[in-house]
Order: sequence, then C-alpha cells, then structure tokens
Amino acid sequence: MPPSERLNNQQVADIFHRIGDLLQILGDNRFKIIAYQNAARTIENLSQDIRAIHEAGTLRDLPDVGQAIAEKIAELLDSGNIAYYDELAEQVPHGVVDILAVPDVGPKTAARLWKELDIVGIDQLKAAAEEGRIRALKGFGAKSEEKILRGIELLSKRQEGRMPIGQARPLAVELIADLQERLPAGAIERIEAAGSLRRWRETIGDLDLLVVSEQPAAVMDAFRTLPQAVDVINAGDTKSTIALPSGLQVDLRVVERKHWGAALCYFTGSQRHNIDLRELAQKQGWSLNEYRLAAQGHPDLPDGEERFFDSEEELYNFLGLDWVPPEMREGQGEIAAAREHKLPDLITVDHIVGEIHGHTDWSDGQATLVEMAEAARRRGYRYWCVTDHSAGLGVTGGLDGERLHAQAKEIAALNEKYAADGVDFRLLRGTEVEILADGSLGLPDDVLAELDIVVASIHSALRQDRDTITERCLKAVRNPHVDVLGHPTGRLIGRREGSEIDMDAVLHACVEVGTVVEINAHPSRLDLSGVHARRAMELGCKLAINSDAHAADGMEILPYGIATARRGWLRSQDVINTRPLNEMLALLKK
Ligand code: DGT
Ligand code: CA
Ligand code: CA
Ligand code: ZN
Repeated sequence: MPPSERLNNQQVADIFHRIGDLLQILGDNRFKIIAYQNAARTIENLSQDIRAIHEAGTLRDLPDVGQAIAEKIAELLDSGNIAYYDELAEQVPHGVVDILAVPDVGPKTAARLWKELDIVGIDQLKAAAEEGRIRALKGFGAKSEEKILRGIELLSKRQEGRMPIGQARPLAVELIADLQERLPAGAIERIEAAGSLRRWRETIGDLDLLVVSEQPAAVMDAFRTLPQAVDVINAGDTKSTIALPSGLQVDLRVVERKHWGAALCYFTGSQRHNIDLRELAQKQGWSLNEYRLAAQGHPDLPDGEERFFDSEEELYNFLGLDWVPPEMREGQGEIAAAREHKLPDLITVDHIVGEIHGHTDWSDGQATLVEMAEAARRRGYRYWCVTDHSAGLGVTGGLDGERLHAQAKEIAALNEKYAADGVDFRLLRGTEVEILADGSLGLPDDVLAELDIVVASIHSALRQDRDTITERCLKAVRNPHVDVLGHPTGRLIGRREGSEIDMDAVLHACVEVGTVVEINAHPSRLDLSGVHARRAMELGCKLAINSDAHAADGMEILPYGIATARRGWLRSQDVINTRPLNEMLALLKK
C-alpha cells in the first residue's frame, strides 16, 4: 500500500491549510489563500472518507472545492504528494511554518522574523525572545517578546487532539443514524452519546456511545464495520473503539437494560461529578459503579445487596437528588443544589422568540434581508435584528451612515408588508459596530442613535494588553448607544485564544449601566463561555443568545448557545431574547 493510502481527512486538510499558510507567508493573493483555507475546512468537516469521494469521482460536488483544488486532492490521494505544495514549500524554510502554530504569530510576523532576523524555528524564536533580540524589529518591543514566550509555553501545553464540539456533534449524530440503519429494527433498544458530548463541553476528547441491546455481538460487528471506521483500536464483546477519518476516536459499549440508568450516568461524567455522586452514595451506605448501587455498610441491608435503575432519574431520586441536566455535571455545586431541590429551571431552545445579532449580504452575510427574515420566521421568531458590520472593518461592504439609511428603507418596506399581511414579526434595525483600538466606535453617535439595537464587538487588535483592552471594552460598554456587547473575548475555539480582557470588570460595568452581554452561539465562538455566563448571571447581568447568522441556515446552530447558557446555569428569565418584542426592547439601555 503506498503511503498516501493512510492519509486521513485531517491529514489531507492539514496539507491544504499548509498551502494557505505558505501562500500567506509568501504574500500571495488574498482570494487564493481564502480558497485553500475554505477547502481545508470543508475536508476536515467531512463525515465521509475523502478517498471514497475521490473514488466516486464527486470531489467537485464538495462545497469550496473547484477544479484546481479537486485536482490537487486527487493528486495527493493518488501519488502521496502535491507538486504545487512542494514548489511552495521549497521557497520557505520548514521552521517558518512551524512558527505559525505559536498563538498570535501570524504569517506576516513569521515572514518578517524569517527575513529580518533569520528565525526559522520555534527554538530559535524562543531564544531570540529570551535574549531580547526581537525588539530590534520595527513595531516590536519587550511586551511582544513576553507575549511570544507565553505563546510558546501555551503551545506546548495545549491539549492535543481535542475536537471542537461543532465538528464532533454532527459526527455523533450521523454515527448513531448509520448504526441504527445497519442493524435490524429493534436490535438497538436505546442509544445515546454520553461523555463530554452529552455535557456539551466546548471541545471533545473522544465520543462515548452507550447502547442497550440483547444482541451485543451484532452491534459490535456493525460498529466496527462502519464505513467511517478507518481503524479498529479495540474489539471486545461488549466494548469496542474505532477511529474516524478525522482521527476522532469513538468508544461504544453495550449494556443490559437494567444497567442503563447507572451506566448512562457513569459515562456521561464528568469525572468530578461522578466522584461527588459516589461520595454521596457512600455516606448513605451504597457503593456506586457503572452498573448499579450495592449496599456497603448500609444500616439495614446486607453488604452486596443491589439496586438497578432503568433511568438516570431513578438513580438520582434514589439518592435523594433531583435529576441533574448533563450540562451542569461539572462538579460545580450541582449535587448540593439537586439535594436541596434548588436546581435552576434551565433555559431551552423553545424559550427563544427572536435574535438580535445577525448579518445579511449588505455586509458579509450570504443571504438577503428577506431571506434572513423568512429564515427567522420559519423558526417561529417574532423578531430579528439585522446588525451588519460597520464600515472600515475590512469586512466586505461594511455599512456607513448612508448605506444604513438605504437599508432602513428596505427594512421599513418589509415591516409594512408583514403588518399589512397581519404577520406578527418585526425586523429591527441595528448594527454590529466595531470597537476601535481606542474604545471609540466605528460609527458616529448620531448614526447609532437612530438604530433599534447596537451590538458592539471587537474583531481587530485583540492582542492588546489586559489593561488596554479592558479599558477599551469598558468605554464601549459605557457608551450610551451600545445595547449589547458581542462575543466579548473574541476567541475562536481551537484556533485563537480570547483577548486578555478583565471579564469581571467588564461584567460589573455591564450591570451598572445596563449593557446586555452576548452568548454568541456559533460553535467556533461560544463566547461568553458557560463559566463566564454563570458569573454574568450571578452578578445580575442581562444576557442575549444569538446565532450571529451569516446565512439563511445560520440560526440552526442556536442549540450550541443554549447549551452554553445551560452550562452557565441560566434560566429563561436571565436572557432577554426570550421576551416578547416590547418587553425585550424595554430591557435595553435606551
Ligand atoms: P473527553 O472525552 O476528554 O472530552 O471527556 P469525557 O468526559 O467524555 O471523558 P472520557 O471519555 O474519558 O470518559 C467518559 C466518562 O466516563 C467520564 O466523563 C466519566 C467516566 N469516567 C471515565 N474514566 C473515569 C474514572 O477513572 N473515574 C470516574 N469516576 N469516572 C470515569
Ligand atoms: Ca469522551
Ligand atoms: Ca471515552
Ligand atoms: Zn456578527
């Protein structure tokens, strides 16, 4: 078998990412760079093996894969390399590309470090930063050296191989469907993805599927021979582990029906929650494992007497607890709350009646205003606020005052039509205005004053030091026109650390002046995080959960934001876009 035979989707994607990196270092055309990056993302998100697609001759049907890229994928799969890649790689030392993995070192910096200081590797970069040699570059100082050193440290510690939940969840859903399809009806009585996926953690180490079946051998066989199983890592009678094309591993266990409650609880975790639960059981004279409770030092029962649970709820109740939603099972006080019957009534997707942050093709969105409004209506929303980017962000077609006025006319016409048709839906006028490096906003006050909702966010100069970026945010939060602080840290999960913002100071200010804080639901952001959302709620902040949709199907990712809110213990009353239009508007600053 030629070496290329073993390339998995991630490895193929990595090569296309790398072409993008090389083109950036070489200062090539922006659109070309974006084309390679998009193709790489498409490939790493595929649920099917890329080789199977190539063999079926349907590479061109993939989104973002044009003729040139399809040919390169084919070349890579057939021959094990891409001549174009080799050609580019020859022009740039290997180590220069490695440097790109250091957080906050982009291609421009890497190119300068290489050309001006001859730095061609992470070790050299580290030495240069330690010796204070980088400050010789124009625009760099002692601070930048510190930052680079911290970045190198972070890189070495970064959890390896965790997949963002936005990638892992669709894979799990598909696995479950495929497995069911490959087995006779009724063979699988129950199936659930447990582990971190069920708790909706931001990143997933591996998938943990749990099944009840009276035919474990058939289930094991179907699982291990799934087309997505590029490797079988473990093959047991009731437990197997496979690897998917992306490299993600999947555990599957088959248990008896009577073990379901205890097993689902055990394999959902988290480990900390499990430990707390086991200790509580022990105090009551029971030992808990993944199958059952067994008496151990129980006042009335002989040691070893067992209790089984059909459902998690029965297990929790037996121990005197209310059932704990999986998103809360992180060992953060949920067991105590469940014991006192004081668990919050968590927000659900159905509570959301509108969104107040989203985009159209007036800026960088893909759909028209009407298309977005109709998408919102199809979700049963009563309102949707269009918040296209302000001009000057470098985003295609950002809006200045004049274009906002033109957009206003279109919005008014649509609202009139809805009213005339007796449709209970309102489009709101807004903007996502850029918080500039000094904390001023990308649009003048008189323009902002006309809008229904102003979302203010940071997309550039994220790497300012803590004091600077906190002050910058505080200034925006305190601006009387700013209603919502959008994706407050700016992080991109697995790709970019958030800013160093002093979140507590910002949240305090939001409470003080009444600025709403966003949970951006996009699975690459989840910003605020669950931890910060809980802090915001405890401080008395008002929150909003938005998809930040850039396309007609963009609101489908809302459940990720809801789960993040649930991980932050939020209830519907903590979130303003669970309120009808007028109540929601009344909760804003102005
Ligand atoms: P991951 O895969 O790193 O995203 O996180 P989890 O939570 O899915 O962890 P995983 O896959 O290692 O194990 C799944 C669940 O099984 C975990 O949440 C709790 C339970 N579990 C695994 N190992 C242990 C253990 O050593 N002790 C206890 N109490 N529970 C465990
Ligand atoms: Ca797991
Ligand atoms: Ca596991
Ligand atoms: Zn946005």
